[in-house]
Amino acid sequence: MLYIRYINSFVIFGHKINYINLFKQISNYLNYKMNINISKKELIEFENKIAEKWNNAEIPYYIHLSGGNEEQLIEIFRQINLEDYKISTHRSHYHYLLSGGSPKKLEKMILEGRSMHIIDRDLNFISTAIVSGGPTMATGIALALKRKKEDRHVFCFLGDAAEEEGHFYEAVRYVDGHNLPCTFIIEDNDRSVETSKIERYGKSEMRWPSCVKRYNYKPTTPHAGTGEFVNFSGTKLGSTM
Ligand SMILES: Cc1ncc(C[n+]2csc(CCOP(=O)(O)OP(=O)(O)O)c2C)c(N)n1
Ligand SMILES: [Mg+2]
Repeated sequence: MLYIRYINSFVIFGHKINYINLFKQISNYLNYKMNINISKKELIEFENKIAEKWNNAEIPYYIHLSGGNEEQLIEIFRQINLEDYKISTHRSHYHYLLSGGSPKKLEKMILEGRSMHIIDRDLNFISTAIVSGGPTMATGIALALKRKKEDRHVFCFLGDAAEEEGHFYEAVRYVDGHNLPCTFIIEDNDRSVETSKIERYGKSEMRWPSCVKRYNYKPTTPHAGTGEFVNFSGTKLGSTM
């Protein structure tokens, strides 16, 4: 039964629905549907556009471009839904776009200096620039989802440098031991800033439990920036599109 009792909400089968929230959810879903099928070409074009803006001194903030892992990520994101949590890193642009994020919104955030801190609650998308900061957040969220008996999953991305942090070990052990709905995805580009794995820890390899997946890729962009020397003096901070 549907009846209208409040100015800003209605009740259907005993559930009170707020008009504004309902409208927001529909518009989020439509936005998500519009952006979710982004192609490899569009991903590359997006990062090229950001690189051009960086080279033109239009982004006086740190940026970490993605490149070389388009196909692997497109495949991984096929298993991820709007309701799932996506925990990203300092290299978040592709993750955001593949989560159904709007390229326009992302560009605006990058121009505002938020490249390393892309957060969008409508998409359940969080990123952190603290290397291996994501796994601990992911674990907490997964614990809450399990306690609430919610049928949602947490997908946490991290680099091969984050893999060697103690936080990651603790998070993995907790998720594995308590069977939490969380998958960690190591994006192994054999690079911690510019240092390879063999230089960092010799031949050592960790054998993680099944909640940890890994894909390897050859990055097509430098660790940060574009590799160009850019003179940012005189650039206005906080500039937007
Ligand atoms: C706790 C912490 N230590 C150091 C840094 C500096 N830092 C930023 S990115 C980075 C390397 C990250 O490498 P990886 O996790 O493999 O991701 P990639 O950049 O290769 O995608 C480091 C050491 C940081 N942001 N946070
Ligand atoms: Mg790396």
